[in-house]
Amino acid sequence: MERTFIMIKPDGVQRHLTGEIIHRFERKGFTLVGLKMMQVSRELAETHYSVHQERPFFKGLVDFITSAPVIAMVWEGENVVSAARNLIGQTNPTTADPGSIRGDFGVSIGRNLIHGSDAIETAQTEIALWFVEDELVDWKPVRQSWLY
Ligand code: 3AN
Repeated sequence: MERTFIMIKPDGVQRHLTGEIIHRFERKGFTLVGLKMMQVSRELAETHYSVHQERPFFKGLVDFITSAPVIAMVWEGENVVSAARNLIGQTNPTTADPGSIRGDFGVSIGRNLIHGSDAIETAQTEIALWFVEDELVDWKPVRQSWLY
C-alpha cells in the first residue's frame, strides 16, 4: 500500500488548522500511520529542501520551517501520493483551486501551510528522513473492502 509524507508547516500549526487538515485526509479515506509534533533542526530542514538549495527563497524557507513546531505525518492509501497533492493544491495558494487546503486557507507562496511528497520515490526518501521505522504503525482500519 502506498505511503506519503505530509508536514503541516509552522503557519498551519500557528493558525490552528491541524485538526482541519487531518480531518480532510481522514474523510478522503486515508489512514494515518505516523504522526509527531516537532521543532525542526536547520540540518533536517536543509536536507529536506536540498533540491531548492540554489533558489533565492531557500534561506527564508529554512528560517520559516525551523521557526516554530510542525506536524510530521505519514498517510497510507491507494494512490495517496498524488491524491494528497490534489487535497493540498498548487504551490501558490492564490491560484490553488478552492476546495484544496491551500486554495481554501492560504494566500502566500512562502506560507502555504502544508508539504506533501511529489512522487512515490520522493515519499520513500522523505519518510525515511523524518521517521524511524518503529514510529510508524502498521495497521488497517476495520472496514469492508467494498466501502472504499
Ligand atoms: P510544493 O510544496 O507545492 O511541492 P515546491 O516543492 O516547488 O512546492 O516548493 C517547496 C516549498 O518552497 C513550497 N511549499 C514553498 O513553501 C516554497 N517556495 C516555492 N516557491 C517559492 C517562492 N517563489 N517563494 C517563496 N517560497 C517558495
